[in-house]
Amino acid sequence: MILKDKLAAQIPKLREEAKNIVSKNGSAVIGEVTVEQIYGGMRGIKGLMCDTSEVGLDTGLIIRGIPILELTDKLPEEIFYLLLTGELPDHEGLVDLQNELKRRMDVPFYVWNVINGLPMETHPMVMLNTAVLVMENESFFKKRYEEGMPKDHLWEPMFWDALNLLARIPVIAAYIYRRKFNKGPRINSDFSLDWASNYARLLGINDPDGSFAKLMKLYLVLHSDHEGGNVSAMATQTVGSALSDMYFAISAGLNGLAGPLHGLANQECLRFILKLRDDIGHPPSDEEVKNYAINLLNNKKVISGYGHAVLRVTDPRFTAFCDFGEQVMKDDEIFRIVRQLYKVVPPILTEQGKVKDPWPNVDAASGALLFHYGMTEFEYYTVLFSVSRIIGLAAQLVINRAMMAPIIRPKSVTTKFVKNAVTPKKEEKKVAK
Ligand code: CMX
Repeated sequence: MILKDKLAAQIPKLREEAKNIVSKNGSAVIGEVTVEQIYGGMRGIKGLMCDTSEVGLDTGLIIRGIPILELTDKLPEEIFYLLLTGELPDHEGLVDLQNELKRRMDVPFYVWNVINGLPMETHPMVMLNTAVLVMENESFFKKRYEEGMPKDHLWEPMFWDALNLLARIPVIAAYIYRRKFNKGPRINSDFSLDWASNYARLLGINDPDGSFAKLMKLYLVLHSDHEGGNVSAMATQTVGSALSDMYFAISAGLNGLAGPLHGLANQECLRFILKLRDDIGHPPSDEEVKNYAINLLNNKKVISGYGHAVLRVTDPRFTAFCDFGEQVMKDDEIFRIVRQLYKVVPPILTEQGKVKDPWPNVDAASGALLFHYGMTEFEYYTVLFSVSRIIGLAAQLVINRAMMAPIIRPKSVTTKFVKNAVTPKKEEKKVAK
């Protein structure tokens, strides 16, 4: 397979490069850790390797050196290829990857039984993650590891696990949508379609002009990766570093994505916009939106879709979604509120003074676009996010296995340790007595 061969050709050089960097500069210091960072979620500590993408404070997401806004016309499969190899595929490479994915789309029958056995009120993220976890039995990595495959080859079964999971995840995710929200029976795949368009078809959303399929392509590209330090990526890579297989590791990441400060924020964000509309009771003026936001902050609530742990500018993914909205649904009532919030919220958050990033993140616009197409079940939005993010999580896992990355094991400290570290003299005196 073209992608796998390309990767196989790159790996020896990458290993050599990493080995040289460490042997020549192993003890070089590239950062420091402050007490504030220990108490503050390790924010900004440089301690993880991730070459698939980077997130600059003032640039947003850059995938393998290419800003995300330059990749909005690409297919998610192309992004997977790019994340893994650092290059976009040519036509042949893309078709080869798409054919591999199509060959692997059959979902094991027991997955349907497991999903059907869950209570209807189960959150769609639990359905998705349960489906991912039960497929662990399918893992090539697990089998090869148990057979004693040498460490330097373990990336290969990891790669095949990634392809299987990527091929099946839209089929499973679409079924969850249809079952959970009573949309009718499962729809069969159309093998002539690309990965995202097929997912759009399987969801069964009415799409006479094909623009929902376009939105799906954009959505699945924009959410695909966000470097290595976010909750889902770090959880995935930490679990993967214990040589847990792809299914265990991705499942861990999806649990993190289900948190309201991370992936679940997209459902919260649309809920917030709908509540704003209902509370105000008519198409709001800018002034009304502003007062509503101020009132929320006065009541110690967060404004969903605003702020970011790393970014300090408008998230370019928000910009990409807004551009799409401007073209396709300029006069949509909910999209209009998204634009109004963008006008009024950043100055309010800036004035309040405590938020480090007053700008919108990706979640501030995505839900409004989905809502426009009748996908009003916002509980499902994090599943969409997951389908996309699995692209990046899987690519990172394959690369980390290829690089024979060691088990992740940072050091924790006690309160006593911190107190001693910040008051060494006092402590020394005590010891001297
Ligand atoms: N509205 C109100 N207050 C906010 C805020 C917002 N949108 N964003 C941050 N703050 C507050 C924080 O709660 C914190 O308050 P306290 O000091 O009282 O605890 C203070 O501002 C400082 O926070 P920060 O350093 O600017 O932000 P963090 O790095 O701690 O958190 C994030 C980042 C995203 C969790 C936070 O901005 C937030 O809760 N935003 C709303 C939820 C959201 O949109 N999440 C989606 C993130 C995208 C993703 O990861 O998928």
